[in-house]
Amino acid sequence: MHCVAKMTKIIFHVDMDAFYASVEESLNPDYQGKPLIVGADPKKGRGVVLTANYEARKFDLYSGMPIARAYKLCPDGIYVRPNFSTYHEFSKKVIAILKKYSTKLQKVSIDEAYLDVTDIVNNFKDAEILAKRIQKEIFDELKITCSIGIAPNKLVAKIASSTNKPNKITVVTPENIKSFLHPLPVEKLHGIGSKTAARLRELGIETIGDLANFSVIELARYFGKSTAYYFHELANGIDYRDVVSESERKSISEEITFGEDTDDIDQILEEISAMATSLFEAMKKENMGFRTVTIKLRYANFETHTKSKTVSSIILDNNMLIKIAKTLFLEAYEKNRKLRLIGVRLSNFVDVSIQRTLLEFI
Ligand code: TTP
Ligand code: MG
Repeated sequence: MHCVAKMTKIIFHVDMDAFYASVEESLNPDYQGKPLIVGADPKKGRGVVLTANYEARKFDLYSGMPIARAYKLCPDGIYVRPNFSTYHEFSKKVIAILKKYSTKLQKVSIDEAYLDVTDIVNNFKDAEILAKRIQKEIFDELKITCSIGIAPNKLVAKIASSTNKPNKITVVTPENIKSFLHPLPVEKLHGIGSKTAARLRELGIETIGDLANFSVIELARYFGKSTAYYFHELANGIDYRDVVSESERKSISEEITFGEDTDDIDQILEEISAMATSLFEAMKKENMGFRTVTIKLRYANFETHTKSKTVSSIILDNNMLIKIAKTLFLEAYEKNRKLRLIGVRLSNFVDVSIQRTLLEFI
């Protein structure tokens, strides 16, 4: 028999719709159908919108908008403070559902993951049927919706999920990559932010199609050779990155942006503890140990610091991890300064499946 390796991958990008708000709606059905904003207290006036449900987005609200402005645009909305640990719980349940379909899963943030389903389905039509099934299972179990982008690579899958929301599936087959990407604004490409987009606009480049058709040699005169080639690849929807599961990764991390900048040490330490626990459980599931813990702090003025500790033997105990993370934080934190973001990262992985098995036998 003649075997031909499958050349085309089929990748899902699953992204929850208005995630924090959807979780709140799921737990409080009274909120459904009304504009809902998760973020800072509008009565206090400081802080930002973390997310707004799709009802609230009709009033032009978006993540990162100052809460005071949101309140002016949508005074009759329901405004709730974030419950990060609940969002982590939901996130874990979503990942558990996705893992049933493919272990080639890469969690990218609290509400999004890539899934490589190349070995599970035969073609893009079957992939769409699978995506519908996943959406249904998530909704039946958790009463929240997600959007799924299906494409031959991560780059296009992620753009696909974001162009069609909420509760949608967008399929981009290899033949359709160009017609799908070319009309979109260049900002849709990962790595092209508003500053780069402004520079590209000066060259008459507005859409991904404009970028794809622009001379690379000319582009190199403005951005340097390697960036020019990179942009060109992106614009043509080329991306060779694999979906990398937690056990294959070099580090895992979680971070949260507070709805309102805070210097409340108890609250911060509680969040650190919740993130550490969630990361520890993820590592345990993969039978992985780690030796390095890093804490990340971002102050209100965006100044960002990290502090790490590497221990000589693998950390196999969650309490030890929490203690290290909290100590690192207290060492790094300048008292009374308001924090915008806090994060925990684990790295220096060690496969402990053998050790664990041995421990169970002793
Ligand atoms: P996103 O997936 O970017 O947004 P979303 O899920 O709320 O809405 P969409 O339907 O467009 O995907 O982010 C996931 C969660 O992360 C979001 O619910 C709240 C949080 N978040 C912040 O805390 N700050 C931010 O600036 C953004 C963008 C998100
Ligand atoms: Mg989302």
